[in-house]
Amino acid sequence: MKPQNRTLRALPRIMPAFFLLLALSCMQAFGLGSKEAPGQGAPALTPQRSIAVFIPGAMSGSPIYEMLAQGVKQAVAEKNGAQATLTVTVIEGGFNQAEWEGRITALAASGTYDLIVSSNPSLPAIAASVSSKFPKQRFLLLDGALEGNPQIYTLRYNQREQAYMAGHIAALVAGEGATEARAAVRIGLVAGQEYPAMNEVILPAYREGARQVDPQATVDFRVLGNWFDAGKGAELAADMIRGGAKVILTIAGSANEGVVQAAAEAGAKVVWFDINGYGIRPGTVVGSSVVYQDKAAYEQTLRFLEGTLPFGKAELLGVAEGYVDFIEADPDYRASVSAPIREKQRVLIEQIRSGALRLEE
Ligand code: RBF
Repeated sequence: MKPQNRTLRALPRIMPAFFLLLALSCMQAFGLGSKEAPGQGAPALTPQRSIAVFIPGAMSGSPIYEMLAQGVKQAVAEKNGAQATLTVTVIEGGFNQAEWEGRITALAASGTYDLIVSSNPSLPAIAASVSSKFPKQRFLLLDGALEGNPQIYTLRYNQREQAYMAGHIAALVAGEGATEARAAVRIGLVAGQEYPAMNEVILPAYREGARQVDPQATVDFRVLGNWFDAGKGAELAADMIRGGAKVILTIAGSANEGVVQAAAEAGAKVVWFDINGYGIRPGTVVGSSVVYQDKAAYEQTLRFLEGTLPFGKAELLGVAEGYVDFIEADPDYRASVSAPIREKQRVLIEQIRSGALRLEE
């Protein structure tokens, strides 16, 4: 008898087993299998806990997301110690924002994750929608705000402070060495896309910081339309520089590479956002206005694991609390920015730190 025939004849016998297996794996996929079944005679195992980190975009080129994953992993590693009862799964959601809610719904529907962690201002609304369908699913969201949903905790940064410090250094550097017949300072801002935090906080505060240096300062604001196209980033930056912008703040994910490249070629300067960027292009990057998202992700994940994360709350942290900062202690900053300008920037940072200058959101 040929092998296929033997298999065919055996089919009626193996079919029930096959369907049983299929049903079991479906139950597991949809979270119907009991992961933890206390009090049902099961041996008292340490409950396996699991965290999903949902990256709304891609990790590479977006340090705000790299810091997120790193902070969560660090907290879990620390809690785990020798035994690995906690697991972290990082999922990249990709750049199609229309797919994010479906992806997060699937994570919640799996029933696998005690906590879904993510970051950006569009996530709270998505999580709120998913939370109403999955009342046990909990969320830790950074860089966004939503108050009063008992399944969601949010933490955002004072981006008025962050962008104000960026505008201040940009205008100082742009205005340096200007001739007597002083033209108004012109600086630029490239954004991946428009969103409320950009239009209502970051852009106005960047302009406000620049106008503390020169009340006539103007900002050339350009929008890329995505968070990855470095070629288009370079094109926009080159055009801004031709239009007179001397320093550009770039908030465009992996497209930042194009902006810094175009600036270096044209002898213009760049201000970095979210992480210390001096080393990315020494001599071209003249400022770094940062958020300590790795620290925030680490601390809030620990709070969750210890059962003290206050779901329902929306927290705001800034310079005074140590989550927003401007990096001065870097040899590339000292090498590329003159001492008098660094002194003026130092005074500003000190004023914000001490509360003498209050930049409330
Ligand atoms: N910032 C990034 O660096 N990379 C991204 O891929 C990215 N995607 C975003 C998508 C949306 C829908 C929104 C509203 C913001 C996004 N941001 C991204 C901006 C991010 O939230 C933050 O404002 C900046 O990182 C500045 O801190």
